Amino acid sequence: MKPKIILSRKLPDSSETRMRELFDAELNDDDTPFNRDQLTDAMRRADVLVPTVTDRIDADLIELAGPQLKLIASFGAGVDHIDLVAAKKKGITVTNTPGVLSEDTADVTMALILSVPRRLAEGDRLAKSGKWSGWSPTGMLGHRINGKRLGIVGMGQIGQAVARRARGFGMSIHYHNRNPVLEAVETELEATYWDDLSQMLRRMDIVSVNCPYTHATKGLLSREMLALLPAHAYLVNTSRGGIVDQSALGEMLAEGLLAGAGLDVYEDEPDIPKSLRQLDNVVLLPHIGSATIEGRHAMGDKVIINIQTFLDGHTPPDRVVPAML
Ligand code: 8YV
Repeated sequence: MKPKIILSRKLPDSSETRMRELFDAELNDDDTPFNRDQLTDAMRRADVLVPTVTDRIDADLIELAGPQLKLIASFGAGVDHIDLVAAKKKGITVTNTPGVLSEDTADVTMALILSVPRRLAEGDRLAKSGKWSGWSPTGMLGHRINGKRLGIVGMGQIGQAVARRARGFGMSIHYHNRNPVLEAVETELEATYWDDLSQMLRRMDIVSVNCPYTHATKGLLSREMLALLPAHAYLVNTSRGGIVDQSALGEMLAEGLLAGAGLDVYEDEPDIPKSLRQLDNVVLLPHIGSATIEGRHAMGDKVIINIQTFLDGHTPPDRVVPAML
């Protein structure tokens, strides 16, 4: 008997086909996100659940899981949608798909770092509106990227990939992290470490949020922290919406206390507050940081390797629980 694997969303065809070859895989062809009842049903029947960021797997749901559920092999790098402590308590292993989406997410981060100060989305809207009256010396002026200070909050794989790109655009790299990165990395990036986030924020031109969403980073960029940013600063977030106080951000942008923001993630996706949507100095993306065909295939491959390794009785390469708790 092949193990029962339930996929909560539609994955790339190649990943799904391979999963059907290897496992008794139940697919979600129409890709409608599971509601709570469907998720509960899946947790009661599956040997392995393959969820995504759109599934909230909290402690109550984990409590309802059947005894056969031994692995949650999440399709994605972030694991904030899963209650890891509850999973560990119940003896369920959790894996994710890190690494393969770092470069893609860094590309989108860099695109936002360029788009907001240089007003690219505004320019696109003007060009397409048919109302552009032609070049003028003072038309659509933005701010220069070269020579600016970039403060990266979270210097993991994605943060470092952003830093590498930003170096190419002539920015100086600053970062806040739980610990400094390896000296060789700091030297390569000519990066300055700030153990005190508030001190760093006061001095940055652009801040990019690239840390994982955990208890420690939830609301990290609170109203008080955001207020430390200079009024000419820009904020970019491609990590998780809940790291930034979204309403405070909207208010500060509207009041001119911040120059602009580029966001790919939101507190309560897919809801994007009108207070943000109506602002011109904001570029909003629909959580597409890792949305490349190549990346999705690599994520699918990782999920399969994690499942197969686990079923073979070995430690899956991307084990988050119990390893990291
Ligand atoms: C993924 C992400 O597309 O991997 C992550 O943590 O935020 C996204 O870029 C998504 O999580 C897929 O589940």
